[in-house]
Amino acid sequence: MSDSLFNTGPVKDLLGKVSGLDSTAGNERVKKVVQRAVSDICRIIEDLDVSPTEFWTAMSYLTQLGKANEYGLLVPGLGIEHFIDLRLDEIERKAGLQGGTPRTIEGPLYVAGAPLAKGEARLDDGTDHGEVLFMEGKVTDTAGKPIGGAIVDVWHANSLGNYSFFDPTQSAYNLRRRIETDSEGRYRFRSILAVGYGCPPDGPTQKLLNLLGRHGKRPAHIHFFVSAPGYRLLTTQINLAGDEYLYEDFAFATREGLIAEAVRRTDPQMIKARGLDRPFAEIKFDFSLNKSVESVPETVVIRERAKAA
Ligand code: MBD
Ligand code: FE
Repeated sequence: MSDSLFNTGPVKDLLGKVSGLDSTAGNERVKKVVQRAVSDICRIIEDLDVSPTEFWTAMSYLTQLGKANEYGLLVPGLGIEHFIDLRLDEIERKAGLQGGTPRTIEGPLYVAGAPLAKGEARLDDGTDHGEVLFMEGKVTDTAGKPIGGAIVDVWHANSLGNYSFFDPTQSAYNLRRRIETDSEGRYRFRSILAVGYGCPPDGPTQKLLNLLGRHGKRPAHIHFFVSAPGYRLLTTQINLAGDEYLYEDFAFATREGLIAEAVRRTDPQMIKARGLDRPFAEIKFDFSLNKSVESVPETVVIRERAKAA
């Protein structure tokens, strides 16, 4: 592009000054990222001939996104949270780490500080008439050795696809628990089957998805942070087999190795043994953790998260 304004001396000067490159004050890392970000924005404006009206429409959009607290929703919707997972996978692969349960995105709906239980827990408060679910499994290292005292921090949506805290009609920490594995690495819980999530239909995330000709749906899924001293924190989810959005997840979180089957139990004997009067679902799923290694940064992510009062 011979007539590119971007490549002229004055614009290079401008971008240098904008990012504080002519001064020793400030933060080097921030300068580097801002210079690149502002440069790329200017390039987009020139290359795509973005009009001032289009540009300010985008600024107004970002303002709406912040006001609606939907950055955490748009980021997975644009595949960026999954891209970050792919990078972490690559870094681990290069360091020779392999064999653990695959990671997948945290998403925006975690709430810290859920009640802690030993070995087993009931996650639902009894008010949701969704299908009863029993889930159980083990936490092991990559060689299959059980890890006792691991924490399985689990959260999922109710039978309407809504998460407690963000849905004020649910009780505090409904469908959220931390479960400590027993000496054989086992955890188990009773809950109700989650159904898939849909972006708020009138929110800014869905507004952009509409302009992209996309839906904002997720398959039914259950989130987990699995942690134990000396092991790399695992952030993951299981996605339920058979869901119509299993391979159409707007957040790109479904991965091979993370698809679980909820097996429906209709046998009267089994129903009775569980103290129930209707069919229920069972999921078995084991988690395998990689050991912490000095050569690879830890997987703990510091980000703003909700904390129930
Ligand atoms: C969810 O429940 C979720 O897990 C993600 C990633 C985005 C929106 C809602
Ligand atoms: Fe979710």
